[in-house]
Amino acid sequence: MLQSKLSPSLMCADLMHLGRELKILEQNGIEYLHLDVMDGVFVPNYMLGTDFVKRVKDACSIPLDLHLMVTNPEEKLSWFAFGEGDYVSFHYEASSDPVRGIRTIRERGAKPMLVIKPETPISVLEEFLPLLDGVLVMTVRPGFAGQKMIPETLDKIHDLRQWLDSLGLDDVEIECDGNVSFENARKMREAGANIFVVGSSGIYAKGNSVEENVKILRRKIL
Ligand code: S6P
Ligand code: MG
Repeated sequence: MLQSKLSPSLMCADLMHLGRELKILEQNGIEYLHLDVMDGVFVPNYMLGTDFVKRVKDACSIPLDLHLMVTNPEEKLSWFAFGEGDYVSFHYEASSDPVRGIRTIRERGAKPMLVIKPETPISVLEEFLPLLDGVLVMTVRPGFAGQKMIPETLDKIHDLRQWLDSLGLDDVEIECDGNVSFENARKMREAGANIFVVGSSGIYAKGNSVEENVKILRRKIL
């Protein structure tokens, strides 16, 4: 099994005190910073722009996990600050040329990932799997934090892990995004995911500190 990693969703962090929040994540050995970019067209919301991504990249040593929810992402990659060691993902449904997007990300030293919405079957990924470092399976509809996991997405994670392994692509990672609560994190791990986007229902769950929530999450995704 691939090592499990946490990727906190910064749109759920305390944005009024972001510098302090980033320090806490560094001190807690967090593996990735999940940055949601929304263009108001592919999803009905706006979120985290190009300058914000650059400021975070410059200020923090944790690699980025850039999640682009924008139309024609392959044409917009040059707008964003990312590089070696960062994950960059874009939606299969939003792209007219996924291979071009994947190549552009790799040419910049970063690790390409394709994202699929809950209703998109994993079969659409077939021709792209050998080109990818990871697949991001949305476990809620993209656009908003605070939703409930769509239970059928657990089967998708399971089937995708089996498919990747059967192809000899056992180093391709599976990330899950949406309602990664303490309880769901364990189920997602059992299904075969190994990168967990944690937001309002996980690392920023009310009642505990970030440190406490990280400890609980790590136990759930061993
Ligand atoms: C949703 C976005 C996600 C959310 C994350 C929030 O479109 O891609 O990354 O920020 O899911 O976490 P939670 O625990 O509120 O679902
Ligand atoms: Mg996301």
